[in-house]
Amino acid sequence: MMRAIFTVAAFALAMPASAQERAPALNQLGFEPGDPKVAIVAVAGDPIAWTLVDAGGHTLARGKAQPYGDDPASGEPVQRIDFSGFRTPGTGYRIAVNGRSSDPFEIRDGIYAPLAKDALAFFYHQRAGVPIEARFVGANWARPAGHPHEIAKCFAGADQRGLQWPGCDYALDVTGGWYDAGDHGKYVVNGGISLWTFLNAYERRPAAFPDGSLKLPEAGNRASDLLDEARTEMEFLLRMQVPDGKQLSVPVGPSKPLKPGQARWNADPADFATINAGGMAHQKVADRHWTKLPMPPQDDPEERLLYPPTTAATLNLAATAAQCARLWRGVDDGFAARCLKAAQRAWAAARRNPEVYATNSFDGSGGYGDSDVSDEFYWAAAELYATTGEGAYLAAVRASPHFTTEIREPGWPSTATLGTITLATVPNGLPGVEVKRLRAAIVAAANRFLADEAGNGYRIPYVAANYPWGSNSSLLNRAMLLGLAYDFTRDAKYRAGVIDAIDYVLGRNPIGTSFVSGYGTRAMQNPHHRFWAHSMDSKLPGPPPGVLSGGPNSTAMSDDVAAKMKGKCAPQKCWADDIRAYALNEVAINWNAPLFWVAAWLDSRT
Ligand code: 9MR
Ligand code: 9MR
Repeated sequence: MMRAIFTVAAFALAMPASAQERAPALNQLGFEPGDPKVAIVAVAGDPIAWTLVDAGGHTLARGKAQPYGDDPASGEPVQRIDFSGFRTPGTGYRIAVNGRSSDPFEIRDGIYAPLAKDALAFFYHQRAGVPIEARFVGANWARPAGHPHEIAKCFAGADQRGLQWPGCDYALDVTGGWYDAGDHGKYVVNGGISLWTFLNAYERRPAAFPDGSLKLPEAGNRASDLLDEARTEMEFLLRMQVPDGKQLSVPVGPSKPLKPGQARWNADPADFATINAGGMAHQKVADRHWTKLPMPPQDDPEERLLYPPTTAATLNLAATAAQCARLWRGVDDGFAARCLKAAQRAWAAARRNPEVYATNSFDGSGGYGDSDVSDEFYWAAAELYATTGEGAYLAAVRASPHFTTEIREPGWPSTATLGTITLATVPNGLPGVEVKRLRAAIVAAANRFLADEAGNGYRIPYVAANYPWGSNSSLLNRAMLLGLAYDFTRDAKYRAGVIDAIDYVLGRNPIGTSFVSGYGTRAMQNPHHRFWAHSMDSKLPGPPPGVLSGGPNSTAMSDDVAAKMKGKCAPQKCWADDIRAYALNEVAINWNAPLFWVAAWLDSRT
């Protein structure tokens, strides 16, 4: 067989010692033939020679790497190996440098299709209230329903700060939805961005996951499987809405001025006042106390409680229910109408109670506290406007500073970009020039992300002096914006940026590990998860394929494993594949959602 050698270069004579230590890191899944292909090797000095070898050890291509120099993100000098010119489909390829071979990889079209499906299947695994059935997930991952009849009352009494909560005179049936992460909390704030990401993927390509394409109990209902999974969460969010006419006593207004040394997230809340809470959404339903690991959801011994409504949760409901109202129209008109009513009620309730913030003061669940909800107001107004075309929502959009400010990657506390994406992509009443301006703002953000690739050795579209909790999701949310920039411009450089992001997540990183379970020779295995806790109890399974670790975190190294690494790791190396490491290696719905979005985007070459 003829084999083309597309680059010929002399081998370097010198062999720096560090090159002996680590093999080149690359996307352990592989590449589509036409995509850029890059490996990174941690080695100082002059350009180092590399070869591309096949499974039989034959050299198919060779070249010299490009030295990047010292890389602050990984804490090492690195060189970049570009073998994009090699396009021949095949399996078992490796990149070798000084006798050290990378993990094997594949080159073929459609390489991201299984990842998109598995990243989506994660959400079925996370379903609360229903059994996870062996016929869909296999016996290994099947489990009985967790919290199957979740009729929850409001938290009452003293919280961890000593604040006294009066509670409420009702209970809500909040069965269902997705567990947030490795814990069993169900949070409206984080549910919102996760659900939005799903529905946005559907809105971009409604035919991509037709009925029967996934293994779901809803197969055969003739609705998109993506919509079916999304509906699980939408129905739950609707259940979290406070009945009309309910008066509740909650802290109202901005938090008190910070005391010396007090962190912003820990600020003392405002004084309690009584509000008309009808139409608001409770922040979360969760355990009264943290449960230990492992803890399959059906064994959870804790009392489940509703935690006080917040403006942020209410606007998450308004935004996603507005999406629901336009996307289920024609699929299930009754459901669409129910969503629209809920969205309008939530919007009105948030306007009435614009400053009700989470207090981050309860045991047993995460805070998801956010003291700036101007972005949530903008997001909800944008979704409601796209759905209804009504002037009041347009006025709120126009009045918001988020309509014109620079775009950044979204996250659960910063949701403005979600509204802008909707206004820039969903047909709506905005004048064409304004839609163009919003698209240009997304492209400008994508350009900044591409410029960031020069600022780190592994060439990812992300630069930060410190990596935040869930950094992999920050990167993937940037990749989503790069994908949209490609959609708007068809410029290949944006697809290349998306590839740079997914390559990092799937192994092109200084740890040489794929952060997605089941994807790669050395993939994450021990997430912080109460059911996928094999390393603590051999009778329990590890993670199913397609689950994303939060990733390196050099800012809030609060768990025992992270605490020991603190101050000793470069940002990209502050990570461990350890079930105890909840600040580094938890999984979460708002992290798997952009993994899904990006994998589905990569699989939709148009
Ligand atoms: O297991 C919890 C994880 O899901 C959360 O993300 C994390 C941060 O809120 O907290 C974890 O729970 C720990 C708690 O915060 C402190 N005590 C030990 C808990 C279990 O590891
Ligand atoms: O993703 C959240 C991150 O931005 C916060 O810094 C962190 C600490 O408050 O909490 C993360 O969210 C966790 C949530 O509070 C509880 N479920 C697991 C989430 C992921 O770790």
